[in-house]
Amino acid sequence: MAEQKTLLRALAGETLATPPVWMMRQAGRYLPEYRATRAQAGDFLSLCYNPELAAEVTLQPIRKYEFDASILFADILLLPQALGADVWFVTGEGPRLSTVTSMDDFNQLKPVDEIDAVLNPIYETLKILKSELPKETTLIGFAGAPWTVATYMIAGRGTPDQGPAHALRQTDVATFDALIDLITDGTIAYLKKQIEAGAEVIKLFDSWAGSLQDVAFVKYSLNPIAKIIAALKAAHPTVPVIAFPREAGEAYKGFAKAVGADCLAIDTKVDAAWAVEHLQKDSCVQGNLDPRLLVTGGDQLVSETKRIKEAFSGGPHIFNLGHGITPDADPDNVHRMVDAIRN
Ligand code: 1CP
Repeated sequence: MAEQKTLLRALAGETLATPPVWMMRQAGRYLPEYRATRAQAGDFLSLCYNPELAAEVTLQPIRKYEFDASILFADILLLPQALGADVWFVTGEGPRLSTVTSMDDFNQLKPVDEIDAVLNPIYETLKILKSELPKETTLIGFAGAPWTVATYMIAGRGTPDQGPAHALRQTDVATFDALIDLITDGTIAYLKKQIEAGAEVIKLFDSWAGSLQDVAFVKYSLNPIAKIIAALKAAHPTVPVIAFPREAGEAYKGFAKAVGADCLAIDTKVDAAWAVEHLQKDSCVQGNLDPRLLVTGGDQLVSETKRIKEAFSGGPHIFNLGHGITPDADPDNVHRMVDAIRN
């Protein structure tokens, strides 16, 4: 029965003696087998759109570490591409996109009912994974939250302070709000299809939520996420959702309830004792090991892993990092982390 899967048990609110574990970016450049498959695909986007190879890199960390969950191999920038933006990756630098900075640019984008022409291979990847994953492993689908996706569509790249997106929301609210609404509706359609293709849990990444404050945080991080979750729950009431408003700080408080999420993922800056007191009473909590410890390893990796496991042991918890594992991490350190959790 699906309910026997450890990740689904934690998401349903159960306190487990050994928390389920997986890692953000668990399929990634720190793994030699990932680098080999990526070279075979040619480049990053070709890998994302090749269902056989995308399923292969999704499975690699599951075979190696027996994680409790696997996350679809894709990227949050595939939805902008499906909505008509040009997207490409510059090696060693990161993503580049055509920009949306006016109503004219916005009007060039495609309607939501056309996104599947681009995204169909992603649903194929999920179907392959559904049949190939071990029966105890939960399959997670995902998307970027609208604010975070908008920051890339407006700036055309990653930015340290999301300056261009803040400028647009202050100077051209009509264009900015239209873009947020389009991404929100596109995300709902995309995630419904992911669930129909086999995703058992959905995660929403609001990686840049921390640069929004007060009214703007509510309007552009919390409200769109709440709208997406409400639409998903209306269609698929039993599929749990994990929300990750990264670096939201005090605004993490009450967030899970306000958006209707089953689990709140927390970054490395959140104090564990504070999170137990203010967040774990409302929902399952996921996080918050510093990914740098998987580079440095040693006793500190083991003691920090045990400290986090212990801190959250009184309630529902999914062990994970506070952000993605980095390319310079040592794959053996991941074994050390998993052993420290399970033994
Ligand atoms: O060179 C490579 O092989 C590409 C590195 C890479 C990988 C492995 C990118 C480029 N994306 C991914 C996969 C990815 N991205 C996953 C797959 C599943 C897994 O976790 O194993 C997921 C969930 C994401 C999500 C994602 N992409 C986020 C949200 C999470 C986060 O890291 O904050 C963001 C912001 C992106 C955009 C993106 N894609 C890739 C990069 C380097 C970036 C960040 C760009 C920037 O801000 O400069």
